[in-house]
Amino acid sequence: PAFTPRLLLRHRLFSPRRSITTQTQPNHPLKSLLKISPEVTDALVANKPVVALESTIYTHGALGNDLGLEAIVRSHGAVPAVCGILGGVPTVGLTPADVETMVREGAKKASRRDLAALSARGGILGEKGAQHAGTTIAGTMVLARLAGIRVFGTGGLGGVHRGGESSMDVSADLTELGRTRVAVISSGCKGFLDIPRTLEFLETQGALVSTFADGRSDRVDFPAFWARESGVPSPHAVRDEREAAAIILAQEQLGIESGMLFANPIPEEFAIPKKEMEAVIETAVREAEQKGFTGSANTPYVLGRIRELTQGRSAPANVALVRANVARAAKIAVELAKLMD
Ligand code: PSU
Ligand code: MN
Repeated sequence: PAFTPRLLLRHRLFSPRRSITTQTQPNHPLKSLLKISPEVTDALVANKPVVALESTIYTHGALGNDLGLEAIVRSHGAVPAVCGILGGVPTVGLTPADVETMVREGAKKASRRDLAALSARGGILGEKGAQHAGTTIAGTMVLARLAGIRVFGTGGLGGVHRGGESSMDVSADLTELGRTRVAVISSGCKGFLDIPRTLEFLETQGALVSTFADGRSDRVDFPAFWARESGVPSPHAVRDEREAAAIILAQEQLGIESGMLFANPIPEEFAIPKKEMEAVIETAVREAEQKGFTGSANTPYVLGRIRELTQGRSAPANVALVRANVARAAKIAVELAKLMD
């Protein structure tokens, strides 16, 4: 049965219990374009905790694809939902075999602007052999929201690039946080970005930014990926996963459509001091510029180069922080399901 707009509105504003069918209209064509795995569908319908995961981290992240993220989500009692475009079909709930196929056969990088163009041949026209694409944080947020998933764990957010005030290279992750109500758990953003301007931009976008402070609630830095400190204070501090879940619920009940960024500082034992990374970052960013890696090719190039230049020292830290973020995301999703019960 179709919801009347009035009923839908009432339901959305006042009922924390919201089923998947109320997130997208029941007979909306997008529902058939987006493929949601049976496991994820069942979890959503039953209001069980679900955590969205991105696929650009596999296709363009230079970390390999055996990060064990799905197992981490499951070990905390939530259901993982890897998002991406498989053979031209936007999919929520990719299997490890799907991801392997994407990596082996080659995949594009899909942000918001790319989703429809990459979904038409496979998803609408039903052509075989359409391209695969890893979805970035922005692209994954769009698919997660469409599916009705509220929590998304990942590594590092895109941001305002150095010199972004003249190149205008500002990641679409930031505008997505301004318009799509999904909670993203990341370790802040990479030191090769301009962190003060990234936070300014997020403020303008109306995106909520809060950093896990573990007991401290006075002043906490917005973290800089490999480093726990950036020198820039976080607009808010969050105590624990239960409070994060309460914030997500408050945002929803206030009808604010913007996204939320929960920054989770890298575990202490893996952190690499800022000045150790600085020289490597300078080199990678300069080379990218000299070799003409601009636009969407910039981040993958810089990531790969940093990994080479640190001779693998940065990669274990990167893997550790992604895992810690995904564990946090799963705990938040579990707390959220409890609050909504
Ligand atoms: N930061 C990382 N690893 C990544 C990315 C960022 O540490 O894999 C990926 C994410 O998918 C992010 C994207 O959404 O890069 C940002 O790309 P761009 O700067 O082109 O928006
Ligand atoms: Mn960019």
